[in-house]
Amino acid sequence: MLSSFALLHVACRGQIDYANITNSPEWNCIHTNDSETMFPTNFAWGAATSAYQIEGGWNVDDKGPSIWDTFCHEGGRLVFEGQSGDVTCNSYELWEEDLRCIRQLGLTHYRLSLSWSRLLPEGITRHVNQKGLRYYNKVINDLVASDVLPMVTLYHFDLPQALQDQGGWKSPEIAAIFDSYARFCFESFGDRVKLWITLNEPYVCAKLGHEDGIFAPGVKEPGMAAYLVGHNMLRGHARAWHSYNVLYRAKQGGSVSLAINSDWAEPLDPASPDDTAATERYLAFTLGWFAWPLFVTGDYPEVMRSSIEVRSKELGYQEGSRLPRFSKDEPSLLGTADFFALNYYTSRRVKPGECCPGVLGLKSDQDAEGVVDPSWPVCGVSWLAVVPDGLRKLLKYIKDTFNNPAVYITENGFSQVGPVDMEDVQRCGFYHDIIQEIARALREDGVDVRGYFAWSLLDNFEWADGFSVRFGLFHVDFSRPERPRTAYRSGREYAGIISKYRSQTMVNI
Ligand code: PNW
Repeated sequence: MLSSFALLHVACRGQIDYANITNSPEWNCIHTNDSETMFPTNFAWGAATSAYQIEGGWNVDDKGPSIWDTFCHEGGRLVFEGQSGDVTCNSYELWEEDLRCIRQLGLTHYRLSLSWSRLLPEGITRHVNQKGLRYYNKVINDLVASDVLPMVTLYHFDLPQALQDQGGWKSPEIAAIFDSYARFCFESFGDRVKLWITLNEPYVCAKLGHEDGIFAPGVKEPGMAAYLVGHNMLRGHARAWHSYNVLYRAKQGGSVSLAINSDWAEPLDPASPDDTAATERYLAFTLGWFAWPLFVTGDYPEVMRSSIEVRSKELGYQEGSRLPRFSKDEPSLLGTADFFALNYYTSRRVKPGECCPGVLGLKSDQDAEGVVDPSWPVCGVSWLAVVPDGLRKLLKYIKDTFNNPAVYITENGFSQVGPVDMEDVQRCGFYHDIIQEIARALREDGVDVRGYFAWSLLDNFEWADGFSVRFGLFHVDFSRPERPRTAYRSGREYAGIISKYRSQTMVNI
């Protein structure tokens, strides 16, 4: 085992008290060298973006509109200051600037998403936008020529509006339509792309898009639509995975998965059986919702089904009418992930929910309330409590629960709000800590972590928060037409971390 790893002596910081440094610009990245860190020789060092968040060019060259175009233009100002991704980083025109950033960081991998409605303006393969195809071919070719491996997400929240007009993810037909889009992408790019993510964060699409209505398409149907959307997303994913498996795997040799977001969760009071049971429900309704069907049973977690059934009975719904059942006549879900793709941002301590019985909604079904431990600093956005060791615990949980899968951390990051701070020392500290936690997961817990993708390469359009929240390793000046990119201090430090680990790795092969 050890021989396949490189031994690294790295800068290791002890526990950081982020809470005390929040307003301290003097605070600096302090490194001690009391730890040996190992990474597998071919560990993926990456950064991630998504199409709608960076590309702009929303209506150029035959691109069709997506639900995010509609949501921003007509969503009744649900987005911060009425902003939109119309131009954002303008990566559609400035891709070569992004490539420069990628090379500057020394990334081995870059995760991007394809805009479905840029490739297929109406969402279906009858009409292909050749200029969109040319754009992504150039991106992928440039990456490969720069020795950077692309990880490509087919769907990152931006459904073609033409498909939304036919019911979107609530419609059962969407699964087959997604499959034909996926096949088109495998056929077009699969000779060069070996890592595929079908769907990004189905939980967020379902919950924020169809329960809370705060993300596109802005549907608010609590306790109903989210389960249907999640179900159809899983059906679409399974079809696409089976298509790859049957039609492309032998000749292209890639891997396909689904990116699942989850907090780490632990009981508020570890001695309380109620808090422990609530924690189980909390994880079942986030991670479990999408991971159980793929990795454990081919169906939703039992506790998720039973919780929904209890509420359904109270409310007079028939069995199975809110959380659908998978049909035996369709391709099975079980085994349709070649690796575990995890988006991790934060952690919660959990107690039973305060939401009363008799209320229709996901929160009421879940009956679990996540709270932020007062010792955890919150960075930028209110939901993002910074808990690096939560990632290690979640990785161990994934190893134990899902039979030790290969894991890519496909997103993780630290946000900044308010005045731009190019010397973002807190984010530097965060990246050092999180990478230490991954090293511990590898070395001490034996988790098969294959790679890490920082969110995000660039400051970009942060959905409902617009440009007010910045996750980039590179700052983007949105006030200037050239959208200049400048490395934050955290970008330079991440480049330093990568180069140190990669060079150690090469020496020790
Ligand atoms: C992820 N929440 O989404 C997405 O994959 C990215 O596109 C996004 O920029 C990133 O996280 C940072 O937010 C999330 O409200 C969006 O809990 C919202 C939430 C979580 C994740």
